Amino acid sequence: MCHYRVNKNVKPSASESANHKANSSVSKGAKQCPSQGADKVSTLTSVLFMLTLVCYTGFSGAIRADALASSKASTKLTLGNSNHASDVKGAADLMLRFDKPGTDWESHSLPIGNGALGATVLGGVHHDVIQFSEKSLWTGGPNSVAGYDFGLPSLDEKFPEKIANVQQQLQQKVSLPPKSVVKTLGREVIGYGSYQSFADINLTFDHQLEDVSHYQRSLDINTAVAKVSYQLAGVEYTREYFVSYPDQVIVIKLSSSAKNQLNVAIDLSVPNNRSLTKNVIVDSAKHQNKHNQHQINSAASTQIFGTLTDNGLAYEGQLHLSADGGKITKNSNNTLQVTGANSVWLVVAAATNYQQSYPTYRGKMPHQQVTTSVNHAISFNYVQLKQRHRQDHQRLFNRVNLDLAHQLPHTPTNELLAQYKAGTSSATANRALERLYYQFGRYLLISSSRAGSLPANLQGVWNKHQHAPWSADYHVNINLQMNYWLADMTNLSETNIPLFDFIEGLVEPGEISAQKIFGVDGWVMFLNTNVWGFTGPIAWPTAFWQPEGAAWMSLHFYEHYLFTKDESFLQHSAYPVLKKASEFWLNTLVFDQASQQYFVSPSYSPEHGDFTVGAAMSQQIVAKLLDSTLNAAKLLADHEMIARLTAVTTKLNAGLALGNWGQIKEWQQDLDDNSSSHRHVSHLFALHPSNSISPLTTPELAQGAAVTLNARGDGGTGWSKAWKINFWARLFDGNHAHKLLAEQLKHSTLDNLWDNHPPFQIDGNFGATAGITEMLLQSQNNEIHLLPALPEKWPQGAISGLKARGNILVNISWQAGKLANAHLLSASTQMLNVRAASLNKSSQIIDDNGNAIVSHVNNNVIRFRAEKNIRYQLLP
Ligand code: FUC
Repeated sequence: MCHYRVNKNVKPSASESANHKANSSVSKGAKQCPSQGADKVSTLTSVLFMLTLVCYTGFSGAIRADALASSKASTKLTLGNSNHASDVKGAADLMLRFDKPGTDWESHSLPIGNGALGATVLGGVHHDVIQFSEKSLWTGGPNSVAGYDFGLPSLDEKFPEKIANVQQQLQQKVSLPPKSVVKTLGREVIGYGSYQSFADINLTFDHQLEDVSHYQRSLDINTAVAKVSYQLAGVEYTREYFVSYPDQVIVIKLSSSAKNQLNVAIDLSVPNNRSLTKNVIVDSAKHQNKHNQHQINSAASTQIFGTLTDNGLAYEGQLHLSADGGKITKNSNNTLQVTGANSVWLVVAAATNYQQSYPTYRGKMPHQQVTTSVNHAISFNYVQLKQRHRQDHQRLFNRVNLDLAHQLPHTPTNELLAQYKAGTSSATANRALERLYYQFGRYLLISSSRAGSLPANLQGVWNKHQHAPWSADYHVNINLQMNYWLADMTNLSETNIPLFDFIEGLVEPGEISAQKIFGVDGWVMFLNTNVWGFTGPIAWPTAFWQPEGAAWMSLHFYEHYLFTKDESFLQHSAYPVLKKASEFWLNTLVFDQASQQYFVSPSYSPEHGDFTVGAAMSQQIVAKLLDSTLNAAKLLADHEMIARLTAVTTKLNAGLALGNWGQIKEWQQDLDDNSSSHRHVSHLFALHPSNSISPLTTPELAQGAAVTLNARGDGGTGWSKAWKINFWARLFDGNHAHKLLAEQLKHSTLDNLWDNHPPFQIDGNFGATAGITEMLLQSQNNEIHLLPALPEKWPQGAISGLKARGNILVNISWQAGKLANAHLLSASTQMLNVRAASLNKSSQIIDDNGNAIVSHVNNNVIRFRAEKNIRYQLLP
């Protein structure tokens, strides 16, 4: 297997071709695998092929036009047409807005980011502090002052014997309290570290809040640009902020409507847990911009660099300042001073010498990369940089449009949210907020997960703390998984790349973990991991034992294959990871003679109850893993693995049983407490994200899942509610799914629409966007299910550009709560089964010319042969 290393010194190509970008930014590190690099690119190529169709043939728009040309279609497609109107309207109403500067980082920040860099905009009038982070700036890990062991015990700690001992105790006593097991199997963590703030960009103006009028602060998620504006003494002042992925810089533009009015002091400051050298250089010579001969009067720069005290990780940041008009000087406190300028723009680049390669995790010093990024960025002018950023963002963001027959009032987002909570806003305003929240999830993923950096962590890419909550790490008993549920289905496949790089990079330490902890081959990880290859258990009694973490993460590779059908990805990226994860379980499952079944032991259902053998979640995850690996092994003709897997899967306890109050049992024994409202509902993994419980295929179990969910209630933390949206969607209960969405917005959402666990934790944003998608489209059981969980509150609407498994683009519109029409475009020739409640014998599939295609309808499912890249329309 090739581990793709994120080489922090290779920046994404300036080319706008994402294919090229993936090629250059997913670089090969210690282990060079050129052919596999090509394979990874080929995954993207096929994804991009589809995307190109959307972007350049205007799939959704073209379909609308075509449909209107057909007489049958024209009567049915009025919504398709209004959907077009919403495309236009969409640009204006995808806006978070506030009429005050932010005072609280967590609830007021407007987040902007490019995967590697995440900045937050509070927009203070006198002091504007733009705090930013860079994904790899972490304390802990190798060279940490506390020491670091990757979470791996030494052989002397005799972990395999300890596990055997716990297994034996479980055989005798059936269950063990977590506090006793943690004494045997828990390990104190040293040098785990935390994600860091990189620096603050401090802008100090000669303006005071009380003197200004018409203050506005906004984030346009359609263009990914934040903005502040206000008036003072008849002059309009404007600030714009964005973080460019193509050019790898934070960009800020300050302007005023009158000449020579801008006075601002500019500085970079860093937290106190690192060494700091600061160089401030003023260069007042005239500059010519090489791209358009744009002239700027003066320029200056601030360079900061040093190392983290904890682990010696080197960092460097550079700020480049250009002023049009006025002059730049240096203040006595070593800050830059702009006086009397017409406009000012700043470019900031930042990096570390982190490299994603076990065991040292160090690469090149960041100076060259940062210098190159700044020089490259300032070879463009502001308008060009903004244009390049906007194109890059919209290439991804605009693939999906959601219309809920909404109307976003020109009301500050915090007030809109307050009215939503109080029940005082109109239905159209409520839907506008829900739609904004939906697209905000996609915006956040684009902003926090791009090739060339680390995946989105518990806070995406935004963090201001030295000791972030849960270190802003990667928890894998739900959280990291939830971050990526939306990626393929909302047509953002490329955002998976950092996740796959990261997980591939964990396989090697995870194999050592499997050896040292269990004495077996394969790879394993537990509850949580950091950027330093941590794959061992921690010592938190009710959460530490989660060896299914690796299995669950490996399933993301298989899901990506199901969405894209990219066989090269399956062979070179997914299968090696799946196979080694399965290898671990083939070597550790325990065979019970009495039942003649395989079980996970010890096993623990997150994050409550006792240790037992075979908790439902453990069995369900392992079953799904082995089953998916078996499917992959069959496709790749790995006969040895097929035989080994088959021998076990046929005897593996599936973790799917009903208990005495009709619930899905969380444990093998009937221990479920029907008064528990615990936030983890992990024993419904089989319902979502897996697919072995469904009202269509296992109605009794689906009923059991509903009993379980009703008992747990509609509360929980942010991510818990988000998961429940997905669960209810999978149970085809749109109203209940919508209720959870409303609960999340009312009780687990901060003013800036960030998810509130509490504290701020981004998984709930991503999980909710995935859940809303599941309400409108599902594709998990070899069917494309249209509007499986449409709530009454959304009687009319349309969604375009979603992806179904099988690499199928889907547009859907509905009216009066019923499917109006759908459009499908498959990347390969295949039979499609399309389900919708309203389908009957008169439903039809027509091609672009309005000709009916041979199809068969049975029990609300229409089946037809879709030719590769041909657009079809379903008329219900
Ligand atoms: C899991 C959850 C917690 C929190 C943490 C980051 O352990 O149970 O609620 O989300 O991850």
